[in-house]
Amino acid sequence: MFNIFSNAFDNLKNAVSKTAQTLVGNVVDSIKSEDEFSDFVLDDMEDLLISADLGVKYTSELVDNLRGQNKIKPKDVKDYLKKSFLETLNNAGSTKLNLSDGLNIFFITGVNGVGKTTLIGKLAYQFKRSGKKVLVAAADTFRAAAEEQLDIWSKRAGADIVRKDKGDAAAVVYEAIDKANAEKYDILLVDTAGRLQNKFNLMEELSKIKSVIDKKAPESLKECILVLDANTGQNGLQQAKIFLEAVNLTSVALTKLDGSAKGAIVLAIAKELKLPVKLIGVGEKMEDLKEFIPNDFIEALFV
Ligand SMILES: Nc1nc2c(ncn2[C@@H]2O[C@H](COP(=O)(O)OP(=O)(O)OP(=O)(O)O)[C@@H](O)[C@H]2O)c(=O)[nH]1
Ligand SMILES: [Mg+2]
Repeated sequence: MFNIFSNAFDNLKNAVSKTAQTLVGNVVDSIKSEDEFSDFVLDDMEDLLISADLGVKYTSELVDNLRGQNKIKPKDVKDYLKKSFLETLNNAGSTKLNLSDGLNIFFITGVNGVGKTTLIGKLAYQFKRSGKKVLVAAADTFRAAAEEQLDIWSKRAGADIVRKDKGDAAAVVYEAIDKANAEKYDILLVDTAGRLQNKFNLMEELSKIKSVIDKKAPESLKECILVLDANTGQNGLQQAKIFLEAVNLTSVALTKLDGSAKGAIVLAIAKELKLPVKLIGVGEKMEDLKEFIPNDFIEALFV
């Protein structure tokens, strides 16, 4: 097993501070001095949780549990939320990246601009730092300059790249798998396009690339990661549903958590899709990637 992400989690608290305020602070502040969970108090709580992007379904469940019971009081709301949130994250599956000896392929998907290429650069850097042989495949052959951008990231990280200017995305991946196997790479990170002419074309291309991997190296495909921008909030949930239909996602990487007030989407994804968030992006620099650890995330939210 690889031991990446040995860097400490110092700025996690900073990264989630806005989410902590909208999701926890506002709720606690508005109801802590109430005596009972009256309908009025519960309505207030419901509005606040929905506006924090927790989602209607999850919010209703949390609020309905408090209706007509007399064990939990409004002053206990912080503990109640903390316990429920942690349980939700733990129920969504392991948040550890799936890695083993031999070649590990990570297939990176997501709509345009969410941070796929940046994530690959950051991952390549972390894996290189832990002494692994890393190859990246430039399978975003749609956007002009996409391959160049990945090239810059891979050089910075010290990884190798397979690119074919304006070639076919599936062919790039085909060649990358051959190279990875022949030259005994530990890690192959596949970058993909976020936008094609339309949603149908994008999903078609992703399933085509996926089927190349499934045919050539099925046992090496360790993670199918959906990259979501934390700022898109509930919209991210809709995106996840579309990608889930096209490829078998194994996990989510949530980027741009730094400064976002909508980090509650982590919980909505865990609850509704049972898909674990495994990575979080907390800035634009190469080091700004963290492994998602539910306990740390919850502790940072509930300081
Ligand atoms: N603040 C912040 N910015 C980020 C993070 N991750 C990515 N970005 C920025 O988001 C922008 C888009 O990133 P890309 O990696 O190019 O996104 P992409 O998904 O590859 O985009 P397409 O290739 O167009 O589909 C860049 O300006 C990145 O610097 C993050 O964790 N935090
Ligand atoms: Mg890109």
